[in-house]
Parts: sequence; C-alpha cells; structure tokens
Amino acid sequence: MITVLAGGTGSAKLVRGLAAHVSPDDLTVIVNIGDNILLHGLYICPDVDTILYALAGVLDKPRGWGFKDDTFNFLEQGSKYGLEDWFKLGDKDLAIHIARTEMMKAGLTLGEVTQQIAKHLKVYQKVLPASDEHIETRILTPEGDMHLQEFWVKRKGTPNVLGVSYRGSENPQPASGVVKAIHDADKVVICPANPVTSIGPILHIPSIREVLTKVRSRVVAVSPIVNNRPISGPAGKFLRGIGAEVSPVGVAQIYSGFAGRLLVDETDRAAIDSIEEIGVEGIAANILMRDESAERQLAQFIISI
Ligand code: GDP
Ligand code: FO1
Repeated sequence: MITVLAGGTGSAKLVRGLAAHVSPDDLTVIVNIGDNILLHGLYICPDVDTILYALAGVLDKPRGWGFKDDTFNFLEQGSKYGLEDWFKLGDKDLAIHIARTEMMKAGLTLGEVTQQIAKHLKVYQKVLPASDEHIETRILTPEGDMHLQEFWVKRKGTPNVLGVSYRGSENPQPASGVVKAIHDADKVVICPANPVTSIGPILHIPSIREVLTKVRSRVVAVSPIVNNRPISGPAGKFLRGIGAEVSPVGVAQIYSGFAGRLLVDETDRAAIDSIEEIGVEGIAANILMRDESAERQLAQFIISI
C-alpha cells in the first residue's frame, strides 16, 4: 500500500510511474488544493485535475497541465465579451470544471466530486483532495498578497515574494480517508513538488502533520531541487521568499519533521552529509524524469527502498 502526497506537474510524472508498478487498489494519491481557484463561476482544482488526467492518460504531457490536444475556442470567444483569459482553460478541460461546480452546488464535497470524476475518467486509484475546505495559498508581494495563480500565471511570477500564507479556516480538516491512507500505508511518498505551494498547503492541515510525524520513518520525499535549482516552476522564488535555502538541504529542512528519507539527484551527492546532520537519511538516485521510462525507474527504485 503506497500513499503519495502530490502537487501538479512534477508529481504527475512520479504518480504515473508508480501506477505502472502498483495495482490501483494499492495506490492512494493525496493532492494539493491550495491552488484551487474560482474563475468564470467555475471551481477549478488544477493539481487534482493534473493527477486525474495523468492517471487517465489524457494529460497534456509537454505542458504538464490541461487535457491533451485541447482547443481554446471558449477562451478566445469569451475574451470578446471581456472575460478574463489569462488562465488557459481549454474546451475539453472546461467540462471537468463545469461538472465539478455542478456537483458541488448539489451539495457534494470536493472529495465526493473527485471520486465521481475519477470514475468517469476510469481512474481506479484513490485520488483524494487533501481537504474538502477551500485553503488558498496567498503570495505576499510588495503590491499586497495575491492568489498563487494570479502571481504565477497572470503576473508571470514577476513580483518579489515576501512570504507565503495559507488562507482558510483556523483548524482546517483533511478530507475523508486522508489520515487513514497515510497511517495505513507501507510507504508514504512526498512527490517532487513545490514544497511551499504544493506540499505546504497539505502540511498546513494539523491532523495530516500529526499522522506524518507518527509514520515519519516510512515517509520518503523526492527533492524537486536539483543543482540548487527547481526543474521547473517558481519553487526557487518561493523557497527564498520564506527564508529557506534553494537546495536539497533546504528541502530536507522543511520536510525533516515528516520524512525520514530524502532522495536527491546523483549530482547532489555532496549534500548528503548536511542532509543527514538534519536527521534525514539522504539517498542519491536519478530523480530526473525526462520520459516515461525514467518515471517508471524512479518509481521502481522508491518501491525497492
Ligand atoms: P509548480 O512549482 O507550481 O510547478 O508546482 P508543482 O508542485 O507541480 O511543482 C513541480 C515541482 O516539481 C517543481 O519544483 C520542479 O522542480 C519539480 N520537478 C519537475 N519535474 C521533475 C523531475 O523530473 N524530477 C524532480 N526531482 N523534480 C521535478
Ligand atoms: N499554468 C500556466 O502556467 N498557465 C495557464 O494558463 C494554466 C492554466 C491551467 C488550467 C488548468 C489547469 O488544471 C492548470 C493550469 N495551469 C496553468 C497550471 C497551474 O497553474 C499550475 O501548474 C499548478 O497550479 C501548480 O501546482
């Protein structure tokens, strides 16, 4: 039984790799919800959709998000009526947001909705949003705080980052099944994901932090930072913004209470001593997933640890 904590683009690769080795009944993916956003009256869950699309084999792989071979007629036409068009919602992608919003309006929780959508996409792994609540990652900049998507997509990641916060209820609760999936797993994998804006919102939920601390020796994380740089996305800017080091050591510091092991790239072997000083076992491996074969190899390695 493997339970995975996931963000979006980087995580989708490892989740796909794990799904190639593990029976669907034995794989649970707990997904970030901090980047969820309401746009055009639709509730959009980018990371949940990225994971669902990856497992269904319909993810646009080069982009790492959205439905493959999608078109953007809705967005093009909508912009003529003054609709915001900075967040690229494809025509096929649109269907999942409309279906989700309808089901939520009918009273289903985000977890229940995700289960329904997974069934329609013939995804048999358990995909759980970290919470049914809206917990929103806010990026603090000199211009004030803004939604993560506004910072990264609308503003192209240009404002300075002064800090990051998670906006929501005072004591956010995990979605049904999340704590049990972590508690009962033989192995918990923290995917390569943005530690601040993808794994951060999951760790923000007190009972998730608590159970991870308990099973820490069974938790293995994969560094999203190789050679002191993220492979993609704004992780470097966010890590600096919260005062963390942009290195596998910085990642180990953030995860040290929750993960017993951290996989770093072969080229970062020199960082292992510093990682172990923090009390995390450092393991060097090929953690760059350039193609599906690399995804499966890394997944196999993680299973074998
Ligand atoms: P993002 O930062 O907003 O793109 O959110 P994600 O949680 O989807 O983050 C993707 C993270 O995965 C980035 O920090 C990347 O550096 C990392 N990443 C992407 N591809 C790979 C890969 O092949 N291997 C590893 N180790 N990390 C990856
Ligand atoms: N990322 C972009 O850089 N530009 C976009 O226009 C964009 C649209 C989009 C639509 C649906 C979806 O599920 C994801 C989308 N993403 C887009 C990705 C998303 O902003 C981030 O990669 C994740 O939120 C980070 O975890």
